[in-house]
Amino acid sequence: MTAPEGAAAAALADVCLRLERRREFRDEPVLLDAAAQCSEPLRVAVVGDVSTGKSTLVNALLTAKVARTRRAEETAQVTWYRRPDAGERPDLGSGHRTVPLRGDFTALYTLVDTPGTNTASQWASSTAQLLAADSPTGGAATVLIYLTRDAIVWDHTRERIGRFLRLSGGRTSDKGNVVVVGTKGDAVRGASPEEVEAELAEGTGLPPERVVAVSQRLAESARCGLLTDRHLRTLRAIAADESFRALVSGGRGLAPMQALWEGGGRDPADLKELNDVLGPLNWVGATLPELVESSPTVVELATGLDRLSRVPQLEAVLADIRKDADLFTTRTVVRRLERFAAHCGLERAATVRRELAELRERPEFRWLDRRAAALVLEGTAMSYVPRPEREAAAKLLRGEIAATKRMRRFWQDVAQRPGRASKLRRVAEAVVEAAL
Ligand SMILES: Nc1nc2c(ncn2[C@@H]2O[C@H](COP(=O)(O)OP(=O)(O)OP(=O)(O)O)[C@@H](O)[C@H]2O)c(=O)[nH]1
Ligand SMILES: [Mg+2]
Repeated sequence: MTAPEGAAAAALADVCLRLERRREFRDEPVLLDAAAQCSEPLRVAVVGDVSTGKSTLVNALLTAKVARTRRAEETAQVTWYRRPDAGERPDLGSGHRTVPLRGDFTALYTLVDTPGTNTASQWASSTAQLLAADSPTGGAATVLIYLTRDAIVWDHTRERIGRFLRLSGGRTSDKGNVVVVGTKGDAVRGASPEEVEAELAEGTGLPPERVVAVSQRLAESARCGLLTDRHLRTLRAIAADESFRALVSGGRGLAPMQALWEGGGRDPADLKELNDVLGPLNWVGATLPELVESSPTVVELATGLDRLSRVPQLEAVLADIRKDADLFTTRTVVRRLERFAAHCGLERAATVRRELAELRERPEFRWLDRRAAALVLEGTAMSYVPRPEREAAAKLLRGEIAATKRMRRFWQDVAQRPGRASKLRRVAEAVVEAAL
């Protein structure tokens, strides 16, 4: 039993629109937006405290400097970057705006930049509502990229991620649609990207494969055409000077570098300009000689800096999430409709629930339950089950291989053994059902 990718979301979009055509639901923004969520590319929201580099990361992903970035609090509205042909979307109020944008990224994702969260300004409330169960826009995003600095996991970080998972989580709660990003890696002192990632995975309880440390400004500069020959010349001069390289690797900030630079009779504007575009060069420090060596022109420099930024790693994680876009979107929108039903009066609630109950019986939906179970088996959550068994079962659940007698016996045994965690039992039951 398999269903084509997107079939469940398409069926759910039909349900939303069918409901919206009824007199009692006419022009209901939640239904219209839920239908849009099912039909357009996967919705990914970038959320985090003020000045964690959200807009800079958005520019890097979109490969265009479309979002304004600044040291002080900057983004004032939830901004939806969508491909122009993604269809109508309802007006979500003055806290939101839409920017139509054609490009490789918007062909696959709708990207949502948001105002920073840890602020008293009213801007933050539009972001808070995206994570709030009692808001019409709660659950309007399907995937969360949560940004945090200096490998620190605050209580509010955990709390917001938990909220998002509750808005969008499935029965098996695999946490597959949340990515935690350690930001401004170039400004972190004395910790490698891998160490930052390990700390963030531990602190947030997310699977390690959903945690990435990046330096988004390197990627923004490299991808948005901000690098010039002057930057390359300055980098070459730094790389050629041993004491300068030591300062860069030491991550001591701009002032001592400036003194050394000017001491050599060089133009202070060169270094300032480099710093404006690339920031402190901590990440680049150790590899600077190789970087400039392999960069005869700005084009190669951009390629090298992009690799160092690790934003490509983040894109790989997003591509992995997209494989289960149908599951994540459907799960999030079903939850959204359930919450909508809970607040719209008995009669209207009964209509919504009836439609959802019918939908759940459809083969496209039964198939999604299996994919959810496969996702859990592919993650690290059940590492106490031997890996070959987990891998084979995940493939079976995804319809890629047929069941063997041995597999059936193994998972029947797991499902029936008393005292099993309910999550494991549910997954085991899904495997047994698929193996029949
Ligand atoms: N060192 C360093 N600075 C960065 C990086 N990314 C962004 N910044 C700087 O951090 C400041 C804030 O960046 P933004 O992208 O505007 O941050 P934001 O999270 O969108 O901020 P708000 O919209 O105000 O919440 C700017 O001065 C950026 O240049 C990075 O990777 N490294
Ligand atoms: Mg911003």
